[in-house]
Amino acid sequence: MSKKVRRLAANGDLFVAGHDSHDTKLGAIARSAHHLEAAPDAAFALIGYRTDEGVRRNSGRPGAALAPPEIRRHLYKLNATDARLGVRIGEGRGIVDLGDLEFGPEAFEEAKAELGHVVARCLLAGVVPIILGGGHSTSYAHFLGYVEAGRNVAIVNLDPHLDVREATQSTSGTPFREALEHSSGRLAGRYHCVGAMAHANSPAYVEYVKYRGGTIDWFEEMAAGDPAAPWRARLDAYRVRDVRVMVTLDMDSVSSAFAPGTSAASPVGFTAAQFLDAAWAAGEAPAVASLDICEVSPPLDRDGQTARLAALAIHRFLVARTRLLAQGGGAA
Ligand SMILES: [Mn+2]
Repeated sequence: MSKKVRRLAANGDLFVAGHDSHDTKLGAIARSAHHLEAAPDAAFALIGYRTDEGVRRNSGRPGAALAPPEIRRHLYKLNATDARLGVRIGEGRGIVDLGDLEFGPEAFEEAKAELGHVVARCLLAGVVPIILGGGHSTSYAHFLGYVEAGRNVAIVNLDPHLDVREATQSTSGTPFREALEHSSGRLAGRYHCVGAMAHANSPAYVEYVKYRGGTIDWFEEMAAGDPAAPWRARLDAYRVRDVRVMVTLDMDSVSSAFAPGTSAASPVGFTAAQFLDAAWAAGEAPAVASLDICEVSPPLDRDGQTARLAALAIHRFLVARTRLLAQGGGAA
């Protein structure tokens, strides 16, 4: 690993059993490790990506670099078992926590390759990587993992913004253009943005996405502003074995009433419950091979509300995917 990109282990205090033996928290079943090889049986791998340089370059409000440890802190306090369904997350295979990638603006490009390496190793090992962003530039680094692993991929993005800006430099507004234009052709136009807002995108970029073969499901056309139907349809469109789906959840897609701590907060958007449903659906969709959550900004948050919502979404994903694995499904 480059000296400019450091790997910080997650805070060890999070991985402890609680005082009540009848109440096991997620932190007690997660294991901290530097390499995936240290936990060969893991079903899930957590990796944080501490950057908001892309947000800064895109004139957004910085702070997302501080999100991974905040989301993790809330996540590990949640229960290891879904009490309603009786599903124990990981079902004996567990979660490995690979810590966070930390780097300065000078290593913005190098760090993408580093995250790509981690994601690729997970994909090749049949482990589902869960990436804690970071601004939305995280998703391009996430995509690079599929390139390195030699896997064809579709991107399903819950986001009010298309994030396909044409720019002289990589920002949080460019990741999906970078992926669409990557020389590997691994994405091949399979870009699906769900929840795009009419006032927040330029017609030129709408045309661009369509020209490339992608799709847009508009927020304004969703019944009661609920993304469930188009979201599930996009996730389930890839039943073929040679295309895996990477899901990215932009916290900006949630109304600021529920998620005030984001880089581009908006009073209109999905409810917290709709956001959690989207995470659940991603866990349930067999073609989905990885997940990221981006744009949580702790300095702009209110009492940890947004970081906690991100943690709950990951928990929903973990439960749904564990249940799918128990039934013999899930991307490999
Ligand atoms: Mn975005």
